[in-house]
Amino acid sequence: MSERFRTLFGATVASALALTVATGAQAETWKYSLEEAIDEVQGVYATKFKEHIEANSDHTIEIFPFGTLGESNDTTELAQMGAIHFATASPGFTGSLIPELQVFLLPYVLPEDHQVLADFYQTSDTINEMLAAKYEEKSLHLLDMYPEGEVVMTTKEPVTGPADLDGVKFRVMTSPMLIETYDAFGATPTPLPWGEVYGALQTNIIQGQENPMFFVESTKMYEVTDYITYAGHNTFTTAVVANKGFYDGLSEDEQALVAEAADVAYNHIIDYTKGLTERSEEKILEAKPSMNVTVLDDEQREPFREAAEQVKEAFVEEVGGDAQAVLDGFREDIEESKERVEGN
Ligand code: 6CS
Repeated sequence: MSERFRTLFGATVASALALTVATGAQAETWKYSLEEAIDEVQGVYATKFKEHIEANSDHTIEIFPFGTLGESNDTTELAQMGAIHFATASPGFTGSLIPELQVFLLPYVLPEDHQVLADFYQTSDTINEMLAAKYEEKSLHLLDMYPEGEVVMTTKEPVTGPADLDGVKFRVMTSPMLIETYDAFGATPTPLPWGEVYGALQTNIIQGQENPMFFVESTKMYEVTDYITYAGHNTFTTAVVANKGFYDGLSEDEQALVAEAADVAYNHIIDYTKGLTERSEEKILEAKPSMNVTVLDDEQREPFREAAEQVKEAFVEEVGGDAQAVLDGFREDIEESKERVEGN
C-alpha cells in the first residue's frame, strides 16, 4: 500500500467511524449510575428505562448501583466528564454544583399530594426550562426529575418540636441549604456522604438523619435510630441526567427514544411510589415493633414552618442569581398543578 493510499484509507476509516458514532447508528452499551440499590426507587426507575431502551433499539444499558462507582458527587462528575452516559443525581448533593437546585431542599415549598407532585415535576417550566438550562451549563442534559417520597426524620430521642433537636448532630446531604434548614430547625447539621451514615449513627457520631420512609426501611436506618417523625416538611427529589456531549451526539430518533424511555419510567415510578411510605412503615414496624412513629399535628409543625421562612430568605440571599425567580416560578407552577389536579 503506498504511503498516500494508506493515509487516505486511514482518514476514510476514521471519518466513517466518527460518522457512525456521531449518528449513534452503532449498538452501544450506555452506562447509568445510581445513588441507590437496584431494588430501591432509583433502581426501579432505571430498570424500566433500561427495558424500554433495550426493547426498542440495539443499545444496552449497564446499571451501576450505589457503591460501585463511588458517592453521588463522584458519579455526577463521571457523567459531566462523559465517562458514564446517565446518572441519577439528587439536588441534596448537586445543590453545590447548581445552587438554584436547592429550591427542592427548602422546607414546606413542595406540595404534599402525590398527584399534584406527579403533575408538577412533569409540567413545571421552572424545572424543565429554567433549571434544565442550568444543567446544560454544567455539561449535563436533564431527562427527568421525580419525587421519591416524603422525607421523615429518624432520631435516637423523640422529636415534637425544634427544642428536641437542640444538640442533636443531624446528618444531611451535602448541599448548603440542608445545613441552613437543620440549623433553623434547632439541630447541629452534619453534612455527610451517604456511605457514612449508618456507621455514624451506630457509633453515635450523629444522632439523627432524614430520608424517605422506603430508604429508612431498605437501608435499615431503623436499626440505629428509635424514633421516626413526620413533619411534612419535604419530599425527596432526584434527577436523571445524561452527559450533554453524548446526548447532543445522538440522532433525533435516539433522542426521542431516550425521552420516551424517561416518560415510561416516570409514569412507572409515580405508580410505584404511591403508598410506598405506608408500605415501608408497616415493614419497619414488623421488623422492629418498638420503633416509635409520630406524625406531628399542625400545631407541632408550626415552629418548623416558621423556621422555614428564614431558610427561604437565606436561599434567595446566599444563592443570589436566579434563586428568587426559581422560587417564584415554583410557587406559580405548583398552583397551576394544584388547579389542574384538584379541578379534575
Ligand atoms: O440520603 C442520601 O444520601 C440518599 N437518600 C436517598 C433516598 N437516595 C440517595 C441518597 O444518596
